[in-house]
Amino acid sequence: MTTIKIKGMSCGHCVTAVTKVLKEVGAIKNVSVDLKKGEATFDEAGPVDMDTIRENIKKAGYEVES
Ligand SMILES: [Cu+2]
Repeated sequence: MTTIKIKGMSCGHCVTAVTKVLKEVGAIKNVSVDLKKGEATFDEAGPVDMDTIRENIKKAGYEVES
């Protein structure tokens, strides 16, 4: 399981948006976004490109903290 920190989420809509972004990146399963912690966890079903995740989350209006 992989956990990433995401900055900028403030409500359920943000959780939905971030979840959608992660699900659209290939090879990601079991996405779970925790609003209070500002974290997203997921399982990698294959090679996952973290740069793509970072970019797509940024496009959605949030930021991945490294
Ligand atoms: Cu929101």
